[in-house]
Amino acid sequence: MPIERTFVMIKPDGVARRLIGECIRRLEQRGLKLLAIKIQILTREKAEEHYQEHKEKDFFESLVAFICSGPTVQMVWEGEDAINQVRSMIGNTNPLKSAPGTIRGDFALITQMNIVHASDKPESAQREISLYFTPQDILEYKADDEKWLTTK
Ligand code: 3AN
Repeated sequence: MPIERTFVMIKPDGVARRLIGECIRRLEQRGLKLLAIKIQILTREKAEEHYQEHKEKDFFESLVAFICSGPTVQMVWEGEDAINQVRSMIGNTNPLKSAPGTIRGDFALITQMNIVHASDKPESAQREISLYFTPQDILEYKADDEKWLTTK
């Protein structure tokens, strides 16, 4: 499987409910490597750009208002098949359909307030990473345990 980078954002509900550490713990424990991290309150412009694919949806306004309502955490994670693996670890968009053991399945009940966002495909990962981070923000380093976590 390819070594990939994916973008993960802890949403205002995740930050307010003090789940930053829990989300990071799960990704770290799985063997993914954290390359970049930020905490910020998103501007409306940034939120609209992030969710541009949902512009025509009836929930767009409410989604943008929610995502700008408090601090959010942006991260870049790297690892084997990272995009799909992180998606499966966060669970279904609707937390009522998320399996127990996933972040949404363990901590959420409402589709809009579903704790965390993660890129769904390589093009989204690339777009979302560059929306929040410059190449200088992303740290490239070798971790001591990598020989157990990658075939490369
Ligand atoms: P995901 O976050 O699982 O990739 P998307 O990209 O379909 O899901 O939706 C982006 C965000 O929009 C979701 N995380 C959720 O907060 C919100 N959202 C999606 N569908 C709905 C909906 N039917 N009603 C309200 N909010 C929604």
